[in-house]
Amino acid sequence: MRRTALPHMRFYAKLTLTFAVSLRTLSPLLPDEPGLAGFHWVRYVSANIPTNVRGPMLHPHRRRNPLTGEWVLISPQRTQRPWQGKQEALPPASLPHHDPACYLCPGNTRAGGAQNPDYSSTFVFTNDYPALLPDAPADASAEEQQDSFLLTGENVTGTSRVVCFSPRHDQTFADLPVEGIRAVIDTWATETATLGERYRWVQVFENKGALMGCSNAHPHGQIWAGSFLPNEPAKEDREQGAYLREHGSVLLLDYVALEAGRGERIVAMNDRWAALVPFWAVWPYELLILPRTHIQRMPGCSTADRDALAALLSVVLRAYDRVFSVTFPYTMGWHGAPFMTGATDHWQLHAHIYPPLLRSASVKKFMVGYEMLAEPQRDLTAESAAGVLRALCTTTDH
Ligand code: H2U
Ligand code: ZN
Repeated sequence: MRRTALPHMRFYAKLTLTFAVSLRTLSPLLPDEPGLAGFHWVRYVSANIPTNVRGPMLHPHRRRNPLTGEWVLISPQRTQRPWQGKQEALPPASLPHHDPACYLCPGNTRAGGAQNPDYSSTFVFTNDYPALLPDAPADASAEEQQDSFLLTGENVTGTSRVVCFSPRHDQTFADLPVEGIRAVIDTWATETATLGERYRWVQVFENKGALMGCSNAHPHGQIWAGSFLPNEPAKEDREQGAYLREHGSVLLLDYVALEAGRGERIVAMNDRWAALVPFWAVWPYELLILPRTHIQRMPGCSTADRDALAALLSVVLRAYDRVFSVTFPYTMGWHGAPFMTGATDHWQLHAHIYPPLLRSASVKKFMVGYEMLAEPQRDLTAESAAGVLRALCTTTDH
């Protein structure tokens, strides 16, 4: 951040002050937030603004994601721009408890011909159309690899599992009672431990909603396990490792302590877990779910950790559904230490939740243009999004 401190900052401060005053009178999405203490050049700008105008940064800036080393461009001054985005049809409001045509409901036959048991809690099966296969031919592409550095490939093995969260076709993960969410956490942990005996990376995730490409309303997630470390966890492995070497502490443990102290990006918290909009969030209402003690992987969560996590997830996922009065689409997934590798002390278990909705039940954020070609960009600040979600965690109306 220091490198961005410009000599003409005073000019920007005056400019943003004028803009801030007009924007604040217009926008319900910019709550009265504390300034971003600790964010170097912002403090400098704030010092030039009268004390009655405290607020988030209202000028373009970048923030760095310490987990990946990547940057995001923030343009808070655009929150009020006119929008003529696509209006999409909403999903149907009511679903049956059991759908005879659903391939995930208890007792039904799946596309591949297998029959689901009459399950009463969670149910896991190997995907009938898996992206990864346990017995890929060894070295099939070795010949192609020899010729050129420009044509590098590698063979991989793995498996894909489908996790039905509950027998009820009509209840989303957020709708489940806390005990239902707790049962899913146990299933995630068991599957992770089992698959970790054979595969290096176990990716637990849920794609929720048609907007995210989910093909079935029945509450379910997936687990893909593979012999390789994929791109995203590879970045996190590198950055968390470098942080431990440089600071002698765990990156995400330091981060959760910092955010718990500040409060401005915290959405919900209990004594074991925090849900927060990360400083470097890309998606409008992105969340990071963090344990407040050092836990490397889901199976390492104690009974009390799992209870507390279920309670926290229930609160924040229900808050999501209140943002636009619609069942909130998202991709949620867990990152924990890789298996079958060297020391993993630098790893801290965490979940990312990436929801696409931006300004209504049907208007989503697109990652296109500048974002595909240069870097991600957002308008709404992480602090504003956290304020909105925090307020919705304490209301009870649905
Ligand atoms: P999504 O709706 O999130 O795509 O997940 C559904 C998964 O279920 C999908 O990966 C699998 C699809 O391959 N599936 C089966 O394994 N068996 C079936 O009978 C249908 C769908
Ligand atoms: Zn179903």
